[in-house]
Amino acid sequence: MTAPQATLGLAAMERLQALAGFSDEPDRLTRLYLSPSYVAASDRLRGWMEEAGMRTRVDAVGNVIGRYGDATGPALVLGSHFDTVRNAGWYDGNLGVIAAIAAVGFFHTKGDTFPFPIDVIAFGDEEGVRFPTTMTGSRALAGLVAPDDLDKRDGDGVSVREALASAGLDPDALATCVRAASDIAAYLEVHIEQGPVLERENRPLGIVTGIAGATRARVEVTGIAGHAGTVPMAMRHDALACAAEMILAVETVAHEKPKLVATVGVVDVRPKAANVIPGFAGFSLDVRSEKDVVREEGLAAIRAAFRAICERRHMGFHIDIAHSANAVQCDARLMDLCDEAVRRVGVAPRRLVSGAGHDAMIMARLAPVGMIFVRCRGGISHNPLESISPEDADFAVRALIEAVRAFRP
Ligand code: HGY
Ligand code: MN
Ligand code: MN
Repeated sequence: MTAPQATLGLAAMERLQALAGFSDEPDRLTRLYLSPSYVAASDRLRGWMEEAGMRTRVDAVGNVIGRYGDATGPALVLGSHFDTVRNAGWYDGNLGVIAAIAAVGFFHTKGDTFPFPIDVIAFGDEEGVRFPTTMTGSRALAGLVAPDDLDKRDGDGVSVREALASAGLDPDALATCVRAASDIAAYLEVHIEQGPVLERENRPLGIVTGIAGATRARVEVTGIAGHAGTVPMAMRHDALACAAEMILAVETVAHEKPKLVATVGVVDVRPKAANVIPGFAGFSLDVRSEKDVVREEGLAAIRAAFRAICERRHMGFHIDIAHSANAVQCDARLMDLCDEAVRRVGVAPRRLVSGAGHDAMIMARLAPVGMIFVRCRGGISHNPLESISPEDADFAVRALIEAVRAFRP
């Protein structure tokens, strides 16, 4: 089933290893949006795109864009993101970018031309780790980034606007990123599954049917700071203890509601002193479901639980919704195209839903979208143990090549 030498896969793995060297931290992969390592990685990606016969540019929000071919009209867009979470694996997002460049490089080597332009886009800020934003790159193409989004600040108080300028980009040129729907024929993304299904069924590839909807929020709890030694327990307004009970309520709601997942990944406390009762606690809230009604019901149940807990504890809280994206269905014609493409490389098609979010959710505002999933070991992701095999990378690149060859606008 695998090409004799898996040469395309091995070459992709080498590039992924090289790309992993562009990190904000010396001993692990963290490449946050617009960081110096992000900018350096952009340059490397441009070089690889140009080797693959593409004309390249970086748009005003830091997406790296390569165009293959002189055809005019709506483009077939391939891509994924190249920003990462903290202490990331090498493959989330980056595999889709490298696979897209490898597919175009294959066409370039063969001298293949197409009756439509092919764009490869390496998106920025899909993860939304540095700033209270997410999917800024793909949202900019869809015209969904508002100017005040650029005023949002990272943990060091740097705004998106300042970070764009520091990266040599022009935040006032945001409008130049926008692509008209008429300009894009379709969007195809290769991505690791980040789940256990393909591995459990011993399949290298899968075809994504849809992407779960997601709500990302910030919850803040206000209590009264006090002396840890002198305030009687019954008289305390401990913001962290209250937040802890709220966080367990999030877990309980998600356990009790089928097809709902909810996560608290960030907690911060003030004044953060061992001998002071916390007067303030903040935490992130990530709620997802492939069914939007389930996500909405889950959010309502979580809010109700928060209200009950805070009333009993005589505490205040508020929730700021930072991002909300409805579930997205992949295009039926593109799913069939991807089915056929994976068959051509000797893999039996298997359709599955994505619990993870992807730039394809946003690109679906502009064009039909399709995604090919790649098996990852143990389904582990957002973790340095994330891993794929060169053989599966080879299957992915060759399936993408087949999908592009068969695509008709
Ligand atoms: O959070 C997600 O689903 C994606 O990895 N950004
Ligand atoms: Mn991703
Ligand atoms: Mn991710």
